[in-house]
Amino acid sequence: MAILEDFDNGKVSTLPDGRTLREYWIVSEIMIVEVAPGVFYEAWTYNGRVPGPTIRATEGDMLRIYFTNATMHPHTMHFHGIHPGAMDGVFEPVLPGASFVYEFEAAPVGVHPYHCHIMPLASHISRGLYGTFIVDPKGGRPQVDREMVMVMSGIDLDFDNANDLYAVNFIPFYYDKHPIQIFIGERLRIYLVNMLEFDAVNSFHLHANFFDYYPTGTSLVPAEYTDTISQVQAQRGILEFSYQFPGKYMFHAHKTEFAELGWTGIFEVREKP
Ligand SMILES: [Cu+2]
Repeated sequence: MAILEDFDNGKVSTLPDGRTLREYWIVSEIMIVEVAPGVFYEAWTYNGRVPGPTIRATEGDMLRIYFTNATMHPHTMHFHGIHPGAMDGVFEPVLPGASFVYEFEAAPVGVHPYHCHIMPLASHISRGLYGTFIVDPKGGRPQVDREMVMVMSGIDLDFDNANDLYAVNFIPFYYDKHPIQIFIGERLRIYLVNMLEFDAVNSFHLHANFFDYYPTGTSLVPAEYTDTISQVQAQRGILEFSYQFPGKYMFHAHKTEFAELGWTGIFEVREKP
């Protein structure tokens, strides 16, 4: 639940040229996660969580990410965005026990994924090495009441390159068993990222409501007003909506198999006290 609204703005300081510098410390580490009652999975994580920290900055900020690999396999951090090739996290494997500093400017505005880029890529990603990178426009996006991050993914329990479970924010059925509590009229903004491995397409459907959709979040003008969107791996976007009526409302992949295997959640909407 904490991952939903946890944004890491980094350690903020000002560079001699007046620009903002944001520094982040990320460690890749192994973590055993109970993904279903009694079912334990060895996840590969950034900072002991899947998805990794939601790294947030404003367009034009300088980012410095101190990455240390505390696992037994080489890893990297490959950010989507615009930056020099040497900072792309592809050709410089960070060996077990080693460190690397990624330094680049936050661009472009939007919501982007980051993930490990070591081969075999499918296993490094599906094990849990991915997260969200938000670049806010200067001056920010229009004010909303709450912002949330949802990263869609799967879990391949038996390592046969097929998913056995599906989820948002890694734990199947979590928001179904623990509905997200919101109020009538509250404007929500969801940063939605698809990091699903092994299946070609994922989707998000909101019940009894419609949302404004901003693909990749690069524009402040919504591209669509809908209740269902699809994303291939690494596709992402921003959803904005509010509920008019009290009640329990499902959100889930509009792919029955994914929903039945864990990718489903509930918004519980109440009158504001
Ligand atoms: Cu890796």
